[in-house]
Amino acid sequence: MIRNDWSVEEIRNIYFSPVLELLYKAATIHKQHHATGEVQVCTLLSVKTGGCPEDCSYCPQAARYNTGVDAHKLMSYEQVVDKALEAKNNGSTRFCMGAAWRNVRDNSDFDQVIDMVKGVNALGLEVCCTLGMLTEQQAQRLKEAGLYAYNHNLDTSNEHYSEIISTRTYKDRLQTLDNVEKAGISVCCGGIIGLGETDDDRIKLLHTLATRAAHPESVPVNALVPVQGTPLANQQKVQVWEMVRMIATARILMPKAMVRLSAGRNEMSYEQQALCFLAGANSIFAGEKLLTTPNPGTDSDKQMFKLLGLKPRESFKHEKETSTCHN
Ligand code: SAM
Ligand code: DTB
Ligand code: SF4
Repeated sequence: MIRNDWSVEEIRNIYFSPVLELLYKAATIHKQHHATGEVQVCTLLSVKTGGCPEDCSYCPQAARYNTGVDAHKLMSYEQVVDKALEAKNNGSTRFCMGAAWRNVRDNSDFDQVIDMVKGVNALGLEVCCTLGMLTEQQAQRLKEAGLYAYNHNLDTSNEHYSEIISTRTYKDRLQTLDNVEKAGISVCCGGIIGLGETDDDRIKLLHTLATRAAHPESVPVNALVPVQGTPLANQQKVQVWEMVRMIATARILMPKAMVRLSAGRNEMSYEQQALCFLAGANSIFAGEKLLTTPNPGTDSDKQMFKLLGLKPRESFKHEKETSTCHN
């Protein structure tokens, strides 16, 4: 049963249950709703890197921090479509294009992103974008170009948000999520742990996600990648048990969502990642780089899939298309 009426107290009880009990419950729910041997492989590409005006204290792309990430222009259509093809050939079924923008503006860069969405869509990949805040009209344009999903994270709890970002509000974020939903685009929304938040902040973030009228179709769980030059460079490393609690609780609350084991995998062993898959994670970002930080390479992930007997999952888009063919 899918519920949207979880109370914070119920979530707290799940989150704090003994790890083995939590894992068992999450794995059981995962098996009821998904093929447990399958993990979706997604590729990220930073199409517009650095120079961002926002002050997200975790982010290497914020212009105000000296992180060694330079500001670049938007990549060309050809470069992006080449990268998407390479990702497809490496087994990815979803391709996510990221831009270090505060929000989308109606200019020629946006026109170019619209073309990229069309080009990547034509390759048969699920196209996702993460471009910052969007209006309803901009979301509609992306939808018409063939955008499948939009990533827009809430990152942490409403209460902790202003400690992390001062240049926009939680409400701004929620507004974009509504605009995306209204345009009929699949919502990808999650958070980061390791920002100095409390367990209660994590629980409240999960509460916000799991009590939306429609759960996000995809929930990325990121561990902070601490980057020199950002205000959060010296944060304590996230422990695997924290990732496990977060992933398992997300899985139990939002049984049908794809729960994505996102940033942080470069610091995790195969055994630790296996625990996250057992907890209900069923998607990863593949390729040597996330947006600007390192990620395990394709060969290492292929080896992990072989060791764990995992198969890359077909795209939902493909599933939808084939089921339409049969009807
Ligand atoms: N500018 C757009 C935005 O903020 O929505 C899109 C790109 S932004 C880099 C996408 C997401 O990456 C952020 O919402 C955040 O959750 C995640 N992220 C950024 N830096 C990170 C870091 N150092 N560690 C983990 N996740 C990070
Ligand atoms: C998400 O939740 N994590 C990805 C994706 N959505 C866009 C981004 C992680 C970025 C990590 C820092 C970097 O590589 O710059
Ligand atoms: Fe800009 Fe996005 Fe980084 Fe924030 S997370 S500084 S909005 S690129």
